[in-house]
Amino acid sequence: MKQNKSFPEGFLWGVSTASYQIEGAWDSDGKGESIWDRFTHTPGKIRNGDTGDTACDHYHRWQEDIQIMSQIGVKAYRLSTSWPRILPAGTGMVNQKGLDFYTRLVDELLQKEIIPFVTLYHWDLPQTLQEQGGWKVRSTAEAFLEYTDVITRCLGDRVKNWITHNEPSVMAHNGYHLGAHAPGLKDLGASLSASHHLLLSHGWAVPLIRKNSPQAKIGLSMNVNWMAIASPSQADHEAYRKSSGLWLRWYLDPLYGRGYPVDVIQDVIRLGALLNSELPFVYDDDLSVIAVPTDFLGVNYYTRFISRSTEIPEADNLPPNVTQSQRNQENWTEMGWEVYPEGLNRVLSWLYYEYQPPQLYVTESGCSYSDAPDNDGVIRDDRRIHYLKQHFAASLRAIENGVPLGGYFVWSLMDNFEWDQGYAQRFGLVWIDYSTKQRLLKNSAIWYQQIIADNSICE
Ligand code: IFM
Repeated sequence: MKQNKSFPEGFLWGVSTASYQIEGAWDSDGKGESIWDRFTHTPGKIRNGDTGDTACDHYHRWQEDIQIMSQIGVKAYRLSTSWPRILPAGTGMVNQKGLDFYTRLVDELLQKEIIPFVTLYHWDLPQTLQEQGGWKVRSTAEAFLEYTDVITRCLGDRVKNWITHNEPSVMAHNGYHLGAHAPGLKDLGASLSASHHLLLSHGWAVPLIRKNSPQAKIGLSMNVNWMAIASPSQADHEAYRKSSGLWLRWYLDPLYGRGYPVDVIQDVIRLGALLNSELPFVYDDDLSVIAVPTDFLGVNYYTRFISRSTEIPEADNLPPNVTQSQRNQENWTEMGWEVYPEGLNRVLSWLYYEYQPPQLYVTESGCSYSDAPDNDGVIRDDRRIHYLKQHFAASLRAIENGVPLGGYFVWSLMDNFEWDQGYAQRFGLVWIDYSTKQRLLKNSAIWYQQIIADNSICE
């Protein structure tokens, strides 16, 4: 028999987006060039040659987008600010028009009683800083502090939830190691120093945000998918140790005061990316800076990966030792990611019991399906409803396990620019007609509206 299962009172039902993926207006009103502008303008980097030049044109249609959020009834909205819109050259001159844009946005959200969660860095680094070495160099972490100061002094009285970085592991690996994302490097050593400077900038930023935004809650969002082990063999266990070490423990251990994992350092020495266990980019005190206490951990969850001993990557976007489950079209999203809801419960429970963050949020979770308007204009994206329902239920199981989960932000409010996949993937609750920029609520958005109103799911 079906049962109604309630979420805790005050559970924050939200939606999530990121600046480069929705804003467009890539060179308007004084905005500087970002690494993603440069990357997408380089032929051959993005599927179908797509760029974020106009994206969803959110820069001009933000009022309509907030109206849509209000109609769905979301309690919170996770957005990111574009660093080159605010500091076009990364440091120095502040672009008032950029600050004004985010000020108007935040004021309108508050007016509509939608709580803004602002991510400071969701991958759109100013290109000028890339030319000085990007995240490979320490000065970029210093520049991040200047940017953080500008934006939190401007919005800190109204924004009370800040996320320093989105998925530093994906930024460092896809951008510096696998080359699939901007700036497109293929250098494991570079990705390690990039990861350190991302974490260091987080550690420096937290006390500054606390100063500029009293009573703010601060966290960082990590991409944590469930990592299973292909078989009981020692080789597959070893593959798990290596892949989860490099993608998860390398970030979470220093963030929670354990320093960089020694076994991963040995792995990267063996791969030739470090000479010895002296990490040249780590200075005295850096590790205590990185371990600064935060208020929550953001979790971006999509799928399950399988650790299997394969030294040669199975696909361009997969590192060695990581594979995916057997292809079963019915259970896969169009990203080629398995739908594996129980992994979300496991990930949340593992993170909480292993690292003890005071609170967790699912800061992203969602699925890509391209269901389009039928002849009657209705978008019947039943598979998205199914995905979300199962993942909401998994979140509830985690809460029942004692995990202090404060909210769930669906990725994404609307279809948008999916990085190397361009516009070929559609994650939105809201359909975008990219030729007219018209917005249309999918059935999943209408379904989500009811979930939010009831604060419960029926299973
Ligand atoms: O679109 C991305 C987002 O920018 C970061 N997390 C994963 C999403 C889906 O791939």
